[in-house]
Amino acid sequence: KDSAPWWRSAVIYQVYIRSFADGDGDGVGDIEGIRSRLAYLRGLGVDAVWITPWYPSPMVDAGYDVADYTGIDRRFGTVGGAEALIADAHGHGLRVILDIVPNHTSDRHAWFEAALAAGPGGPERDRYVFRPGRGDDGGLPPNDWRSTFGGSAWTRVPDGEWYLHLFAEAQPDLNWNNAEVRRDFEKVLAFWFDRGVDGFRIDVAHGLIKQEGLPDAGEAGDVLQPTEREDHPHWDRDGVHEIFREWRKVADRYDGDRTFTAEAWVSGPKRLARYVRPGELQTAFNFDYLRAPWDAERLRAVIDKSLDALGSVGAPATWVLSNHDVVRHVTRYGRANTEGRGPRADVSEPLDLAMGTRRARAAALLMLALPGGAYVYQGEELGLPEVEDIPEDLLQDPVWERSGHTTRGRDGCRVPLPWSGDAPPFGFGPDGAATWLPQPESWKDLTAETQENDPGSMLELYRAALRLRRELPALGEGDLRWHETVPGVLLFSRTPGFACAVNLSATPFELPAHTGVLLASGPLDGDVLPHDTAVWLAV
Ligand code: TEU
Repeated sequence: KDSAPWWRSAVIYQVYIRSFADGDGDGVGDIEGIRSRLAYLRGLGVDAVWITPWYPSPMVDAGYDVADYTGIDRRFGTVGGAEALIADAHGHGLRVILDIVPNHTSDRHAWFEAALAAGPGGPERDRYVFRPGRGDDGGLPPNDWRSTFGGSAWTRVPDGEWYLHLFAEAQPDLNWNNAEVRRDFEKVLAFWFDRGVDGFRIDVAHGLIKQEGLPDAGEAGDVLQPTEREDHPHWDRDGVHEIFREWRKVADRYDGDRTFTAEAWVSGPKRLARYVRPGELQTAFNFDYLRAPWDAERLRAVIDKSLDALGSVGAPATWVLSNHDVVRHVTRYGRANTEGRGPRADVSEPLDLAMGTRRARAAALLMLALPGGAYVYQGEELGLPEVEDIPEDLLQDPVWERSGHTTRGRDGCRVPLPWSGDAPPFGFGPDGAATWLPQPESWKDLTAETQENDPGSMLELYRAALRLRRELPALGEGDLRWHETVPGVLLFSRTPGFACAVNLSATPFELPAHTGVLLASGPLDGDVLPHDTAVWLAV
C-alpha cells in the first residue's frame, strides 16, 4: 500500500478560493487566507488541496472564465504568493492540485480579443469556434446547441459571425483542432508543474472536442449533461482522449507522481473509465455517486458499477458528495426526494436539516470506507447546509442569470466559511469586513472553532475518520466484500479486519459479530444500529 502512488487513495479537499479564507479583508478569499489555514487542513487529515481557478478573470463565472492561464488574479494574490503557498503546503505534507479550464477562455483573454479583431477568416479566429449564421442574413445561430447555463450556445459579433460558448457568453469555446491551442496548453501545464504543483483538475474534460460539421443536437440538446445518450455532438467525444494522452506525457516528464483528475459529466462508469485508461488521466470525479439518492440499493449499484468499470482499466475509484456546482448534501439529504439534482433544487419541498445532517454523517463514513480516493468540499466537514435564502439581488451565478431566474443558481453552496466567533464574518476575514455573499447568523453554531473538541461535531467525525484511514491498512485502495443483510442496510468488509455497516432504512439493525466499534456516525443502542447511522467495526 505504501508504495502505491499517493493519488490512488488520496482524500482531496476542495478549496473554493473565493469563500475559503480572506487574508486581506476585501470580503473575498485569497491565497494568504489559504496559507493561514494550512494547519487546519493538516489537522483535518486530508492529503491534498484542490484550489479552484485563481487566474486573472473578469469573474463572470467565478474564475472559470480565465483571462491568463499563467497569472494570478489580483484579488487572490500574486504568482510569488502562489509559489509560497505551494511550498508551505508541501511543508505541511499537503499536495496541491490546480484547476485548469481548457474548454473555454474568458472573452477578455488576449486570444479572444485577437480573434475578434482579426475578422472573419482571420487566422486568430481559428483558435475559437466562429461560424456564419443561418437564415437569409445569417441572423440565426449556426445550429441548435444550447448553453449549459441556458439559452443558445451562440452569440453574434458585430461583423456578423457567431461564436460558440457551451457555458456563459463570456466563455467562448476554444477550438481544440487548432495546433496552437494544444501547444499553448502544454506550456501552461509545464509552467505550473515547474512551480511544484502536484496535478490538475480538468474542467469540463468531456467538452473539448465537437463533432465535425457541428450538426444540430436535436433531442440530445435537451440533455445538458450526457446522462443517457452516448453519441452527443459536443459531450464525451472520442477525440478528447488523444488530448489527454498528450497531457499525460507532459506530467510524466516530472518526478513525484503528478496527476490529473477529469471533471467529466458522462453517462455512467463505463464511459468515465475511458478517461482513466493506462497512459491517460489517473482519476475522474464519480458524479454518479454524487447523484445517487439516499437509497441502499441505488448506492450499492453505483459502488459496484464504479469499482468494476474503473478496476477493469486499472484505475482507482473516487467518491464525491458535494462541490461548488451542486446543492450541499446536508440539504439534499434533508429533503424526502434526495435525488442529486445539481443546482436545480426544489426549494419548495419541505426540508429536515436534522435528518440531512444525520444522513450526511453516515454518508461520510460510507464514502471514506470505500476503496479508492475521495473528495471533501470545503464546509462539508462542518456540516454546512445550502444557503437558500440569499436575497436575489445578491446572487451572482450566471446560471441564475441565464435561467431567467427560474433556478436560484449555485451561490447557495458557495457562501464564505465560518471559522470562529459569534457573528459574521465568523473569522472568514478581519472583523467588520463584509463577505462577498452574506453568511447566515445561524452559522455561529457551525464554526470550526465551535466544533473543535466537541466529540459530537461533524468536524470531529471527519477528523476521526481521516485519522483511522491513515492508520488502518484495510482502508484506502483494496478489496470490498458485500455481506447480504436486510433491505435498506449496506454491510461490507475489507481486509484485514474491517467492516462498515450503514442503515438507510427506518428499522433498527442488529450489528454482526465484531471485536470493537472503531467509529460511529451517531449513538448506537448497544449492538443495534439506528436508522440513518453508519459504523466502522473491527472484525
Ligand atoms: O462545471 C461543468 C459543468 O458541467 C457544470 O457547470 C454543471 O453543468 C453545472 O454546474 C450545472 O450543474 C465546471 C465548473 O465546475 C463550473 O463551476 C463552471 O461553471 C463550468 O465548468 C464552466 O467552466
